[in-house]
Amino acid sequence: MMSDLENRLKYLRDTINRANYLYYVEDNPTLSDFEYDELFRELKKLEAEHPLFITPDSPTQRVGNKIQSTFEEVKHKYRLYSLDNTNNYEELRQWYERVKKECGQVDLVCELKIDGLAIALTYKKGLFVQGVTRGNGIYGENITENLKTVKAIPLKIFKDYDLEVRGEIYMPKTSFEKLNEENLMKGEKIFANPRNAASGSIRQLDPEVTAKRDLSIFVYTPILDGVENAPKTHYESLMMLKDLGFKVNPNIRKVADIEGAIDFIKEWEQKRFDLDYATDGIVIKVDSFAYQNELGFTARAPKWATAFKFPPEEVNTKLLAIETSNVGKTGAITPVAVLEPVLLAGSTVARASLHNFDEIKRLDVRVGDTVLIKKAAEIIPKVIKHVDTPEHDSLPIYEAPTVCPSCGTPLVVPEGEVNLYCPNTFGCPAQAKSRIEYWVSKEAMDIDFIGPNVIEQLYSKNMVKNPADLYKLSQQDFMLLDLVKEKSAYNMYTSIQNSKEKPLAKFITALSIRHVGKETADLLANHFQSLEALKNANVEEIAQIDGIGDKIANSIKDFFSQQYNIDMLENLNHLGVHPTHKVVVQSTVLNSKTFVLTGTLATMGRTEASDKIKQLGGKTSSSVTKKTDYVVVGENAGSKLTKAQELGITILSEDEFLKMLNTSE
Ligand code: 0OX
Repeated sequence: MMSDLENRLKYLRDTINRANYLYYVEDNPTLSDFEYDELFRELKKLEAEHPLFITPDSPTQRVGNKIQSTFEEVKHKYRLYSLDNTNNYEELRQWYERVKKECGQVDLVCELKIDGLAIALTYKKGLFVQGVTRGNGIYGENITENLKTVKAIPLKIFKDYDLEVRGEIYMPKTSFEKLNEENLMKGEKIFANPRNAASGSIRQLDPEVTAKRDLSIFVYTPILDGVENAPKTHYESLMMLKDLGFKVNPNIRKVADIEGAIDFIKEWEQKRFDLDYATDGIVIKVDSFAYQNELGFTARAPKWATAFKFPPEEVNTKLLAIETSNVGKTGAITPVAVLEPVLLAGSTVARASLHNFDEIKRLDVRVGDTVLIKKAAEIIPKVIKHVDTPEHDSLPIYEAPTVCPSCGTPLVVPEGEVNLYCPNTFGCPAQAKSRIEYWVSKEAMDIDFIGPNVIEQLYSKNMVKNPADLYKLSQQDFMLLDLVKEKSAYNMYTSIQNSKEKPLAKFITALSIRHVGKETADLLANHFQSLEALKNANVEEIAQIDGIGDKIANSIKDFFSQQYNIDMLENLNHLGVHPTHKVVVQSTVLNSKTFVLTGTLATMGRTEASDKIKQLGGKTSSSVTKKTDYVVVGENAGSKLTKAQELGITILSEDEFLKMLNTSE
């Protein structure tokens, strides 16, 4: 008979473990933080009073306090093989032909290849007893204490099996970014990617540090020796793992042949970027264990499995030069890395972003270095770090330029900023052209038919030196440009004339005031309602607006205090450029509601949809979390829809979304 105390302890352990399971494995929280903390506190108190009753599956045992000096080396009971891989479909087909020769046409299981750290977990009588890194596949490191802190790893499974399972430890992309942001602030180590962050976190000698990192796991293989009525196929074994309480990736599919697997690969090639964890390929496995045994292993890898590797999103290459000739619309000089061309995520890359000179200093990137470059969701690849090569130390430390590459004016670093700026605004040819290019862009005055080539000609022929000059041009003037005939001259002229009464927010955006983008321009237009009022406002009044601080306010005041700008605005006014302002009444319906858009909408683009949501007081986000209020689903919606369904978030069809917008306006 169990005493009341034992019963209570068991109840507390089970309730907390179940809450952990629902939260970390099923992504479906049931207890509030408050309820969880209350139960945890009570359990800790009772265990402190009665330490003999502490069991290995108690959630209090997750926070290890044993600091180690090194990790013990452990021989794996069963070897962890490697996985053959390819990056082309032909080799996949050849692999399947070899399988077919041995076993005939067989079912395959496709899984996402998680880009994390492979580990093996051992359970004895259903209890987690040991966790070891893959190491070289034969020996690994004992990281049991650290793995106990990973809440998605069950300390006790739902059956009292003796079992070994393999899986991949990973850090969610959002947690990785957050960790790097925090580490940057604290001057601590920045990780190059989520994989390194996961590996660095799980191999901490102090488990308390690991416990603070957001790590998770996907489990993909059980060793079934000693399991009664063991499943006969890989797919069933994954289902069994799930039923035992393990976190198994939901994006798996059984297919009838290699063409089915290729379809799965094609489907995930883009969709994988919507996931909050990094994947680097697709693993394809023969489903039947009998056929797996028949096929066996080569010296290093199973013949019954292979991987299709997506083109790398990260690769090393040589930094040939740092180009600084790019002067942006605000005068910011942006350094660009000139690289030895390499294949990255399916395309050849010869240039990458280095953000700013502070970043070059922080990364200690030197011309001649081998650098790691990365392509993530954004289109322009970026330099992540220099690789520690023997040459690095002998290369000269990079010195940032001191004068503008276009006009020779000494560069400045505004207080509290990291960018170098050319202060010569319209006096700097490169900056003037960037400002005019931005003026005509979609985001600003939305003037069609005037591209960089036309602007270059207008500038070099001294016809246009600033945006106001555009409005002085006649149709004939355009015909002085190379290759411009009557029709396009007419188009250019009309497009400029038609921009004279654009909304005030667009006009403010078009001015290229430092730190004033589209969103700030919206705030300013709504607050001041006219250019005159904005021009005459003092710093305090501007800084009072919600969402605008001192830095922006000072930059605005600075812009309106320069004689050149005052004259240009006067000219624009005389030339008939009169921005308009309609008062937008903020709806309360979408107020503070968070939307995630997924798939393709038939009636509008993503930017338009997201602009509309924002206009009505809502917010948009790129990933579905518990905080999401609505997920708007278009054609070919991917994993975000699944995630929304899992979390029970309200899903809106395009029609429902449009109705919501219409009733909110
Ligand atoms: C992964 C992953 C890795 C089984 C046979 C050799 C490799 N990174 O997601 N490995 C395997 O399978 C083993 N499956 C995976 N999903």
